[in-house]
Order: sequence, then structure tokens, then C-alpha cells
Amino acid sequence: MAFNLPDLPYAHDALADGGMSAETMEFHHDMHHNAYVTNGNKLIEGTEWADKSLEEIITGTYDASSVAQNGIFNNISQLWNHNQFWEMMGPSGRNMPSELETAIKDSFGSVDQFKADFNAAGVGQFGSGWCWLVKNADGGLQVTKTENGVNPLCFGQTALLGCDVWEHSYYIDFRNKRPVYITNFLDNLVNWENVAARLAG
Ligand code: MN3
Repeated sequence: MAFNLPDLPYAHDALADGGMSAETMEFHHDMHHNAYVTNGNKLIEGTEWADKSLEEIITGTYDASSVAQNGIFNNISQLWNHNQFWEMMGPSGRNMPSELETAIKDSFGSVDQFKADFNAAGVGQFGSGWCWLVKNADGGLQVTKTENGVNPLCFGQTALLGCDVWEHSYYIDFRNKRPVYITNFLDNLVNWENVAARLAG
């Protein structure tokens, strides 16, 4: 069963006020994300993965010993990562629900400290990748960074928030300024209600 490119959960220009332009969305969603869908579908066709879920393919093809990974993993994990990424942002939901704020304070001391840790993880990811707020199996929260398409599913973690730090995510709006892009992401783009729902789920 082939996977589809999900529509954005909002208009292409819905995040422009928050600093992510319609032009970025046209490249990032309509072209980059779509390429992962097209290539992923081609690569799984006729294989043991053809009828599996995105999550099953990601955990089944992840190779902990390989930085480069493999084509199926790279494309399917990036397909999943972007599905989450669009949902984690929004034109509303910018106030942090109290239960999420409490959980973040319990793990990081303060919301500002969490944001500093998250930004440092994204800036510290050399080359392409993602930074994350994850929930570990024991319920504790942690900030992580991953290379290329690797994501929290590979480590049995729940992805609460992820920020794409591939250059294609920020070069149109922020040029080479990855730290500014991540700060703006946290302050003006995240849908904290979506993050809170993932924590509760
Ligand atoms: Mn991307």
C-alpha cells in the first residue's frame, strides 16, 4: 500500500506571521516532503515492507551501526518526521498548556532552560538532522538530537516536539542562521497544544 503526502493542516501562508513563509512551505512540503513519499514508495514496492506501517518500517530498517543508514529507512523516516513536523506547528496553540509546562519544569527546571537545551541540541547537530523533545519509556522528558532522518522511534521514545534542522527548513527565511531559526520556532511556530496531546497520549 503506497503512502500519500498528507495535506498541510493549515494554508501554506498560515505560518508566515510566525516566520515560516509560504515559499518555504512550497519547497519544504510540496517538494522535499513529497520526494520522500515518492522515493519511499518506489523503494518499498515489492519488498517485505510494502504492506507495513511507517512505524514498522522505521523500527525494522533502522541500523544502529550505520550513520548513512539505507534508502528505505532514510526516505520513510523522513516521510514520518515531516508528517509530525507540520502537526507540531500551527498559527494557534502558542500558549503552553499547564500540564506540559509542569512536566517541562520537572525535567528541565524551567521553560527557558528547556528552550536553551533544545536550541543547543539543534545547533550542535553537525550537518543535517533534527532536535527533539522526547518522552522516554520511564516517562521522563529529554532533549535529543539525531542525524539525517533518524528519529525517536529508533530508540523507543515518544516524539513530543521535533525541529527540522536541515538547511532546506530555514535557508529561505533565515539564510544560514540556524540558531535564530530554532529560537523563532520555539517562540512563534510551535503548537504547544499538539505537544501536550502527545505527552498525554
Ligand atoms: Mn525537511
